[in-house]
Amino acid sequence: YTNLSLFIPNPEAVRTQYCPVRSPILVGPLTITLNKPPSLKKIQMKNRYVTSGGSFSPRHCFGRYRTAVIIPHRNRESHLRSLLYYLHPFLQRQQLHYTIFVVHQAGNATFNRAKLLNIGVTEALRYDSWDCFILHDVDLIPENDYNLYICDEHYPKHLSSAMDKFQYSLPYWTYFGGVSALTPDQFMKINGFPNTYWGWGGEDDDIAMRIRLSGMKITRTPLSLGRYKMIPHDRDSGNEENSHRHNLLSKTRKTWREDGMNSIDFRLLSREKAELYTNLTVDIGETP
Ligand code: UDH
Repeated sequence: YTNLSLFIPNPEAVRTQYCPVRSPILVGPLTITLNKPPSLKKIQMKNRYVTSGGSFSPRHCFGRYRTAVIIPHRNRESHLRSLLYYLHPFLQRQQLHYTIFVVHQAGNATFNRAKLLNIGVTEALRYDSWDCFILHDVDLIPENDYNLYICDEHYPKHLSSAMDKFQYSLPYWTYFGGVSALTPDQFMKINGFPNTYWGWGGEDDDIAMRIRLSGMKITRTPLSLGRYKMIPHDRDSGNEENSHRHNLLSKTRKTWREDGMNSIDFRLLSREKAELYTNLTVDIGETP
C-alpha cells in the first residue's frame, strides 16, 4: 500500500469539548477585494472542511452555536461567488456550526426578498434545529470577523450597521436592511417577515415595525464592527421600486399578525445540496 491514510481508522479530528465562548482564531478587520469573483472550484479548494450543502462543524470542538445563513437570490451568481468566498472562512473562524441556504426565486415575476427569507426559515427548520437565522443580502461582504453571526438572546439584531454605501453609518435610526440575525423565537414572535412587498423597498421598515409592535427592540452590532462592503450594482430588472410601499407601511400595525409565516404559500421546485450551499428554488407566485 502506498496510501497510508488507509490505515488511519478515523481521520476526523477527535472532539471532546465545546468550543470556547469566544473563538480564539478571529482576526478582526478583513481586506476585501472585489475585482474578479472567484470560481466555485477555487472556493471549494479553500474550504475543504465544508460539506455538501454548505455545512460546517468545527473539527476540534463542538460548535456552541447553530447558525443558518439564508440568502435571497435571483440572477446574482457572481455576487454569490464573492460572498461565499469570504463568508465560509469568516464563519469557520467564528467556530460556528452552520449551513448556508440560498433561496432562489424562479421565473421573472417581480422579486420578493422578504417572502424568500420566510421560505428560507421554513425550509431550514426542516433540515435541523437552529439557534440563529442570519438573513443575508447577497451583495454585502462583512469586513470584520468580530461581527459575530450569532443571535442576541433578547432582541433581533441588525448586523450591517455600517455599510460603505452609507458612509459606514446608519442611514436612519430604525434601518433594518441588509443583514440581520433573529432567533427562531424572535422570528416567530414577529410572525416572520411580510409576504406582500413585491419589488424594491419597504419590507425592511415593515420588519423594524413588527419588532416594535411585538414589544421588542432592535439591537445592533456596533458601527466599528458592523462594517460591510456592498458589491456595486445597478437596480435589477424585476426588482423595480415598489410604489405601494408607503401605503403598505401605513397598514403594518393592522396586517402584521395575518401577513407572515402564518400565511405563506409557495411551491418548492427543487432542493439541492450544492458543494458550497443548499439551493432551494421556489415558485412564490406574483404580485396579486
Ligand atoms: N436580489 C437578488 N436578485 C434580484 C434582486 C434582489 O438576488 O434581482 C437580492 C439580493 O440578495 C440583494 C437583495 O435582494 O442583495 C436586495 O436587493 P438589492 O441589492 O437590489 O437592494 P439594494 O437596496 O440596491 O442593495 C438597490 C439598487 C440600487 C441601485 C443603485 C444604482 N447605483
